[in-house]
Amino acid sequence: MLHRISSPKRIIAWIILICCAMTVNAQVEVSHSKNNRMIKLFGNGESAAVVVSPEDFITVKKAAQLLAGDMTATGAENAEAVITDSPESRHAVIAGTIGHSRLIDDMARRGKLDTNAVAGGYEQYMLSVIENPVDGVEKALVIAGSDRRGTAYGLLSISESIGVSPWYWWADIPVKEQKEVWVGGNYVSQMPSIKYRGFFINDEDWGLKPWSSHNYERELGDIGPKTYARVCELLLRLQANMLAPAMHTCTGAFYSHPESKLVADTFGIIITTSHCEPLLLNNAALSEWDSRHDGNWDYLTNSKTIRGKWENRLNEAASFENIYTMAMRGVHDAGLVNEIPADKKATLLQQVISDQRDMLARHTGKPITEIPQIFVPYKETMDIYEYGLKVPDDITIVWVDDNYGYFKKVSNENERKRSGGAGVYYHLSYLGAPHDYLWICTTPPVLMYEELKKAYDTGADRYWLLNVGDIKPMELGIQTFFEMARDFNRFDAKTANEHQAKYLSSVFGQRYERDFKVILDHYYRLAWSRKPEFMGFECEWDDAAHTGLRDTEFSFDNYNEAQRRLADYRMISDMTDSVMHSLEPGYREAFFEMLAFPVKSAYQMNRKFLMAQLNHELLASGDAAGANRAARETDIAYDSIQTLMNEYNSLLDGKWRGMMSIPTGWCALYQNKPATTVTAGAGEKELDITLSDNAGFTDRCMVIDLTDYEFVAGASEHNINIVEGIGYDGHVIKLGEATEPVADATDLSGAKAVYTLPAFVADSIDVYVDAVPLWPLHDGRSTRIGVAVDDSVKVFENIFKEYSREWKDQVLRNGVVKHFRFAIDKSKTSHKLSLICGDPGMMVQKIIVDWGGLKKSYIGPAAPVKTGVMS
Ligand code: REL
Repeated sequence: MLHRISSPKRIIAWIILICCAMTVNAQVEVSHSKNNRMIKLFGNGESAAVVVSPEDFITVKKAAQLLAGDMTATGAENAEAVITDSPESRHAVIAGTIGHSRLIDDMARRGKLDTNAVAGGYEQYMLSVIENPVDGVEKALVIAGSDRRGTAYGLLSISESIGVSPWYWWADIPVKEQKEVWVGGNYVSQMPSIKYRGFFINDEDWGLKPWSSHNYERELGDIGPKTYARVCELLLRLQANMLAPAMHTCTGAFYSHPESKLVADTFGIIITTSHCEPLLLNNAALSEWDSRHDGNWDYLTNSKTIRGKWENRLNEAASFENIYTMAMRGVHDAGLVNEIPADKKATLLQQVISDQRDMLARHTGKPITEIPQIFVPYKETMDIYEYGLKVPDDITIVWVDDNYGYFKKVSNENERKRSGGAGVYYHLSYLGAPHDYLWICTTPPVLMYEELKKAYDTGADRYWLLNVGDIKPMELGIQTFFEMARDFNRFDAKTANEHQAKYLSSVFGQRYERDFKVILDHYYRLAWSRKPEFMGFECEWDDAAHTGLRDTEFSFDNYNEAQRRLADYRMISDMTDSVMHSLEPGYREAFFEMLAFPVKSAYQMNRKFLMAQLNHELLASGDAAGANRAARETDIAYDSIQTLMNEYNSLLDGKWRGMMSIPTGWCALYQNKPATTVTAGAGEKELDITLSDNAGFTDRCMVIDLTDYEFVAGASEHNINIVEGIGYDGHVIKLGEATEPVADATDLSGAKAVYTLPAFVADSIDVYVDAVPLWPLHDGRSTRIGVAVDDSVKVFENIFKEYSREWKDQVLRNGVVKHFRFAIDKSKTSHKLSLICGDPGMMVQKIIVDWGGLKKSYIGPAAPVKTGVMS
């Protein structure tokens, strides 16, 4: 019996381009002319059938249908996914899941195919060209998968190789028309580094939700199955496997549209939930928990009702592939409501977990240890965990960052032995105290890599969840994260730093790689000292009535600090413009969405605030005409941001209408136009904000060139390296690897980086050491670095409380600075400044030595640029 799935309509206009070939999936070999080692995928009116056995998984059939659609989009005339065990096609792609595909199993039985390399594996596939694989087919590219996702990944790797990006729809990356395509290869994919890999759509109120409900899924008026089909297709194409759906109250709960879970399953996507949705229940949604009827969300007093809700949810959802959030928090992102001490909360949560596990075992009919469950020590839950909550051994502990990209802790020695292992929940976007960042993605890939590495090296390989806000414009961050999750060992700090420029150049042309690197280096570096969303400082999370704006503190007076920031932003904004204008027309939308919009918006946001600051400063100095001009610049920047967002929302005839706005969020002021004063009748004059000649000139103070060190290995055997891609000056010095043993920070004979200082005439010098605000790796570890001038050693140690004022300053500046005073032996002709490795993994991003000349500024004088990264 032959079932045919008609190919999806062509959705992308033909665009003829001769530029770059995709290199992402090197495992599928592609040729545009006859090649005897390959099959002809299509050309001259002929197309290979994409064949799947009828009894195979629906996810595999779906992937076959996607591939046939991609072939059509690429230029095939009669591409079809064919569901049959008796295909008839000269050349074919035959795909199947071992044990679920008669085609594959028969080939294996007849000795045509040896599936041992992936049989019994996890999300793996093998790919080979086989002559006469079955009657009716001369030659086939055969894909055998270990399971439904493995086979689907194999099929979609062909799509990517022939030029259909996983982002073809979400980022409008054009599909290149081809006349003739041959494909082949002999490849066995590895198991993914991370077992469960997905993203969390969060804080969708200002983007995904308005876009979906008023534009893409207007008929439903919500984020529902149509949107989730797109989301899940993206995840599958990115070789991810799980989704935490949107859960804010503006959106109907995921399960309120019953088809959504079916859609996810069709694409083979596992449903997981955020830290505050126990057993798949979104208690923030009235449809799920309405305190008017359901009473308090309190397990002490209302456990029967809560359990009833969970029972209903499991009745509805337990037959699908899910990962369950265990224990419970309060409503939405709040702590437990009952007024009991933390130790009693621990006892209560243990009871909750035990009741939940009984339910799970009952509803799934599986042994509890085989059901994927997570415990997420987020916010107060971490305190309860530390008070002694006993989390059953088979539950995966999902470590969280502090919402600003720094892991609060990772597994210690004992936790590493747990059978449930560990995972991570990491933010690219955040809504909440002490400050939101919801607009654009500015998390440097190197920070993400360094932090994930700590977690991975301590065993967090079970579950990686990325908070991606509205998905757009987070494309680059998402791409990097999933590539790391798929094969973490392919990365190191250098490849992480180069990854996005390389990725963009694989899409837009190799000739731009250098430009992309420069743009991204500056973009991430500038946002490192302050994200665009933080430009509206001062925002107190406990101050309900936000009282106006305070100026930013980048200095126009000292070190050209503000001028340089504006100039750098302007340079990369101009560079993105010139790249955009040189692109083939069909590529401009994708480029705007992925790079130009974030870069240009970040520039305008900085211009808006820095020019308002200049307006105040010039007015105070009596320059009313200059102040008037600065005020006008603020207005222009404000309007430019609106224009950029309008441009975004009107791209491609309004495809993304509603997606882009400035999220007002919970605690942010950057959306406003800062107050400026215009003096009537004073006219305007050109502003002089060019860099003055003394750029970087320092008097009676100096910035150490961090790259100019002598490494002394010492007894502790830690390595010391420069890591590029983070830090105020685009690099940091990293003292050892986080997972190495701790050394004595006061021991001058340990591993150290030594800098040579000149002679001083002063009696003492002040040394400011600015480090990346890392948390101690886990209990029993700290953040110690030895700082020595000649033989005098002092200790840098960052001890802080989350949610304190000092912590807020640290995460908003990505830096923590400590001050040390050292006496100077004036008879010496030079001195040695040493950084000694104490708690390994600590990173120093700036050292300023001051003997009476340091002036006020936001991050201090810039270091000499020597790494060759910045242009
Ligand atoms: O980022 C988080 O994990 C939490 O803050 C979210 O779960 C939550 O929805 C937050 O956006 C709102 O308060």
